[in-house]
Amino acid sequence: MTRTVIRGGLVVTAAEELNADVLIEDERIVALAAAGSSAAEWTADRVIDATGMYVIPGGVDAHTHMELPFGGTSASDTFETGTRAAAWGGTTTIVDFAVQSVGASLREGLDAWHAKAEGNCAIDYGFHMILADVNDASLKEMDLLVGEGVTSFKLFMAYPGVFYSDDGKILRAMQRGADNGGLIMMHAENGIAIDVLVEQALAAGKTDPRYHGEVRRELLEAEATHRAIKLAQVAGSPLYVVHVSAASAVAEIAGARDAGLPVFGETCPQYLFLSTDNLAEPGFEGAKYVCSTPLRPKEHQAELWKGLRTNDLQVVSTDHCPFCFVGQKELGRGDFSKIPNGLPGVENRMDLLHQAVVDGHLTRRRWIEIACATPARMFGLYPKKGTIAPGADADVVVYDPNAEQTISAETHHMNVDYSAYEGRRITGKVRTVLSRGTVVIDGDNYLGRAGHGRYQPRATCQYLDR
Ligand code: DUC
Ligand code: ZN
Ligand code: ZN
Ligand code: ZN
Repeated sequence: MTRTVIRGGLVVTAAEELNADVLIEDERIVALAAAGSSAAEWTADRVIDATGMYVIPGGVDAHTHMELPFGGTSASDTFETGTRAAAWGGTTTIVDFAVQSVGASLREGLDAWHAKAEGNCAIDYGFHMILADVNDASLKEMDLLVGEGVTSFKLFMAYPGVFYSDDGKILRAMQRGADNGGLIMMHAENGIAIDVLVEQALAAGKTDPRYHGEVRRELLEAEATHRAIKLAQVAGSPLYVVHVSAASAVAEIAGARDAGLPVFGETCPQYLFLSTDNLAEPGFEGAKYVCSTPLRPKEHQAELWKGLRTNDLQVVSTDHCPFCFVGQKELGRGDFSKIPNGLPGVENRMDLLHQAVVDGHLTRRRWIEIACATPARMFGLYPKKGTIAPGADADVVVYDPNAEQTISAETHHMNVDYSAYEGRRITGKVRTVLSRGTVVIDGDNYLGRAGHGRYQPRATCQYLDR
C-alpha cells in the first residue's frame, strides 16, 4: 500500500473550505484532518507540500468529443492526446460522446468508442450516447445502456441529415428516458430553419466565418430550448440543455426551473470568455471560433454568469472538439458552412474558471461546484468523483492561486495548432495532479501514461429521485 499525505493546503469543495491535510491510501482518499490535529501523526510514503495552495477535486468535464468524425474530418485530439491535455489542465474525468451512426445500433457505436478509448486514456472516462437514429430497436437498446452505466443520451434539434431528430423522435426518446432513468441531453437549435438561412446567406455571397454566427440566430436557440422543455414536460422527462450560449435560452431554462420542472443547463468557457467579435476577426481567423451553438455578442456573457450564480445554469463543460486551423478549419474557406464546428478547451477550463473567481464572477466554492461536483452528480459519478472526502477516488489537484500564466498554443498540450484563448493572462495554475492516487502532473513534468485512465460506468442522474 502507498500512503500519500497532502499537507498544509486549503481544501476547497463545493460544500466547504478548510485548512486540512488529506490522507490517501493507494487510489482512495481515506481521511481529512485539520492541520496540526491527528494529521500530524500520519506516516506517509510521499508527502506533497501544499502550503499556500488550494487542494481541490480533479475537474469533471462532462462534454468532450475526442476523435469525433465531423464535416469530413475528425477532431484532432485522440483519447490519448486529449486526456493528457485534460490532466495538464487539472481535469481528471471526462465524459465523452459515443456516436450512433444512422442505420447502426447503439451497441455498434458504443463498442467503437470503447475501442478508441481503451488503453489510451491518461485519466478516467465515461460515455454518453448520441442518438442519431431513433427507432424501435435503438429505443429498446437505451434500457440496456442505462443498465451498463451509459446513463445519458444526446439528441440534436440541429444538423438535419446528420444527427438531427424530429420532434416525434425526440418525444419518443424522452418517454423512454423518463421510464429507464436515462437523462436526455439536448442540442437546442432549430436546424431546419438554420439550414434555410445558411443557403440564403451563401447565395448572397456571405461566405465569411462571421456569417456562421449570424445565421445561427439567437431566436432559433431560444425557440428550440423552449420546444425541448415543452416536449420534456409532455414526456414527463428531465432535460439537460447542452452548450447554452444565448441569454434568451437561459431565460427559457430559468422559467422552466421556476415552474418546478427538472430542467438543467450547461454552458462552456467559450461563451463566457469569447464573443462574435472573435468570429469577425480579419481574414479567415474567425474560423477558429466556429462552433455550435455559436458565440454570441458580448452582452450575453453577463446573463450566463448570472445564470451560473443563481443556479439556473449548473455546469460548465468544454464541448472540447478541436480542429486544426491548417487543413481542417480551412476546409471552410469560401463557405463558412464547411468549417468544422468545434473549439479546443479541455485543458483551459479549470484555469479560465479560476480567473472568473479572481474577477469576482464566482466564489471559490461555486467554481468547484460547476466544474467538479455538479457534473459528477448530474452524470452519476458522485461522490467517487467531484469531491474531496473519505471514500472518494484520490483525484486531487494542488492548485496555485497566485501563479501567473499566459495561455498559448506554444505551450498547451492539446493536439491543435491554435488556442482560442491565445495571449490571455490567467492568475492561477495547476501544480500537482493525482488521478486515483497516482501523480500524473508534477509541476512542469508529465508523469502519467496512456492506459492509466479507467472506464467509469455511471449511475443515473443524482438530482432525480428514482
Ligand atoms: N457543436 C460543436 O461545436 N462541435 C461538435 C458538435 C456540436 O454540436
Ligand atoms: Zn451540440
Ligand atoms: Zn430561477
Ligand atoms: Zn458537443
